[in-house]
Amino acid sequence: MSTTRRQFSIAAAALPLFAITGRNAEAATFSYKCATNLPMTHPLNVRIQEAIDHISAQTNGQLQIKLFPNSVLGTDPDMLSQVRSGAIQFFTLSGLILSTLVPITALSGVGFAFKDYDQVWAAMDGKVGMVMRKAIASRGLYAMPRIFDNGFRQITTSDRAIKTPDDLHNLKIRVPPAALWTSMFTDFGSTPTTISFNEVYSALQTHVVSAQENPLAIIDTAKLYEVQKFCSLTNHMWDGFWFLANPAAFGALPENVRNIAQSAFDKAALKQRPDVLALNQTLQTKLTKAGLAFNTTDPVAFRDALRHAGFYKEWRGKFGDEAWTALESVTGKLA
Ligand code: X2X
Repeated sequence: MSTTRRQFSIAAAALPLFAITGRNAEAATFSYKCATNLPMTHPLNVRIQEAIDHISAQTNGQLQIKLFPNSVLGTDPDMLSQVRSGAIQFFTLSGLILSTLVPITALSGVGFAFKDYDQVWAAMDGKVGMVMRKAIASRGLYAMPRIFDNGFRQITTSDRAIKTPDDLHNLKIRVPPAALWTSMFTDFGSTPTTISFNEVYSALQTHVVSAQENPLAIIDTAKLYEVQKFCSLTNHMWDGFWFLANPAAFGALPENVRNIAQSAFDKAALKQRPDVLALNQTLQTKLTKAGLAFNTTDPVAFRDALRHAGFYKEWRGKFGDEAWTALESVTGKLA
């Protein structure tokens, strides 16, 4: 799908002057920054770096992008501010954390909504994703069509296996900075604490919190297994990373360069998804050897606990019937 100038009329109110004439833009070279919050070894960064190299080659060096992984440019809220201002031009961000600016993007994180990846991609590459991308554009950012995978999230702790919802009572658990995360674990009777991802390892190591929740690929690449003892396979939420662009910066690129970049980043996302799936299917053996004690759980008991706490009713009210119905068209009835 080509990215036409009209598409940017939504998100980029005023394109820089040279972009309008087009003549200067064809000759200009562009040095852009891309930020992520994950270690360089995570498939998100591996595939983005591949795309960056491809873009440089395909544009004969006209678009050079430097990757800043691992939150080196700040916390997620810091980097969201930076991509909004144009201080950086690209940033990958969880839809739940993005929901502080674009509330609807938390819809994909509703607890136990997606049962498998067929449902995830039917939603995110379908109507739910389209509605979210339009909402993101209306708030002054551009999201590439294909969302990257973070994965189904699991709970790790330093002091207990989570086998039933009761095991979550009074659990001091770290959650990312987003209302839905806090809401879910509060409804489980836990004590959620918002901590930016770049501080999670130290917060666990110093026992500021005793638990966190993330997909296995992150538990591995961020070495969280070094400071945790138990890993309970709850699959309590799916999460992804939107590849966000500052509209003015992206719109300032010549159209052919823009199309090469968007195509490369979308292909990177489609390659990264099976990378994460493979990791999440194979990492349990590696992490068990590293000392994590694994257990499985019954999702029905956890969903019932959320339902009884009023979680689904509350969030249906926040998202509205249209969005909720769009989600349930993929997941089936949730509440
Ligand atoms: O902060 C987290 O836990 C992470 C890395 O999974 C997100 O970006 C949501």
